[in-house]
Amino acid sequence: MTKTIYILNGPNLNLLGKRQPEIYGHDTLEDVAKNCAALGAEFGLETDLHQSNFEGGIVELIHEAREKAAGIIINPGAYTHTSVAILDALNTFEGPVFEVHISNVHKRESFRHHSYVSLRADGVMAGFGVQGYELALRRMAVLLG
Ligand code: CA2
Repeated sequence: MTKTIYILNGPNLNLLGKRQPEIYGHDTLEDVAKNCAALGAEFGLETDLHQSNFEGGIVELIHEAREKAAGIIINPGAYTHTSVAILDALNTFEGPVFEVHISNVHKRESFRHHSYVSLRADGVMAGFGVQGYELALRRMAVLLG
């Protein structure tokens, strides 16, 4: 059976490619979904990208992933730095979890240097632009292959 990877995105990432291109680039979340779907197909993986502006929405998507996904790639947006609820939800997921940040959070304000999600993530990509999602997906293919 084809394995599915959930690609989850937190608050404001629906604006990707539409605001602050100097930080987040010109690609939209739809571009990310298309690029990941094409790359996933090369590895026999299905990808399912979601975005929510709500903390509880992301928690519910992680619960859904428990039933439907073999792995999670997550950019929790600002909730990265604040959400114990998202960490707790990820701790209930059994497959690989990769954390992605489009910008290099370590080069930015100090409040972005701490991530609750990193306490669960099997790997972290930061500062590779939207390509970080594809790099995480490549690693997912190695782990699940
Ligand atoms: O670099 C990342 O991917 C972040 O997760 C993005 C979050 C930020 O709070 C994290 O510290 C780092 C912000 C997401 C906002 O996304 C936008 C995208 C385009 C235009 C405006 C906001």
